[in-house]
Amino acid sequence: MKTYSYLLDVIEKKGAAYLILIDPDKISGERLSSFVSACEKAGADGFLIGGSLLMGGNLEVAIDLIKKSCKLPAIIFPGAVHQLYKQADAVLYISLISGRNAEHIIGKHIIAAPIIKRMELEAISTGYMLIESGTKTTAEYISGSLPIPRNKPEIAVATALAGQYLGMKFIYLEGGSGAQFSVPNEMVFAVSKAVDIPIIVGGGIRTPQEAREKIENGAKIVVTGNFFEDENNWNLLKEFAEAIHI
Ligand code: 1GP
Repeated sequence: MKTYSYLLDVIEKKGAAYLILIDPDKISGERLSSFVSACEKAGADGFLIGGSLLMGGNLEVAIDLIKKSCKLPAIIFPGAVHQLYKQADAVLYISLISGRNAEHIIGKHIIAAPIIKRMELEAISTGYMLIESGTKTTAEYISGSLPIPRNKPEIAVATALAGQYLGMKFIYLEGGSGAQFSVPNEMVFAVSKAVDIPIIVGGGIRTPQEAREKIENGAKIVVTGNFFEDENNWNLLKEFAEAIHI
């Protein structure tokens, strides 16, 4: 089954899907291998791999290791055109529709398209929206774009609708990795009420309760990253998965 259909299937069967973001700069080798097995055992539904800025971590090695250590899909979450790899199950083909920087809306995509075609990667068109989250995030700084103000759900609704009408398959409401505050529940609610495509929410989610609130407000996929970089938190993986699956 292709990854997009797999995710829709998970959403239908479990009410929502739980994806875990792997930053190859932060985890590798044995530790990565045990982490992904623990995620699979706890009930996670897949992995996003990538980041706005990769310093030294190797995306290809991380994906190979994930594929070797578990059966869950490895989906590239590209911060740049060079973050593409044939062995991945899919790539979130993200267009930064909350920004006004053409390079991140369509420019990089043109460079990446022939590479994706050659690699025969499944591209999942995703409207990516940065939401103000307290402090400046790496995604915001690197993309050089203004996030949508937290108290302006109507801007988020109009932007997400535009993404849907442009034919995108998912809308990703992103607080940014390590965000001080996650995307406001009111905004998740307003956007998921307005659009028909599944909403992904990530950035700054640090408790199962917070993850659950996003689901209760209409999110269909929740992403966590930073929180599990601390091995002491791994025992909470199951609690997160259970909070997300209805
Ligand atoms: C970032 O939404 C993801 O793109 C995850 O964010 O690392 O803050 O959980 P965190």
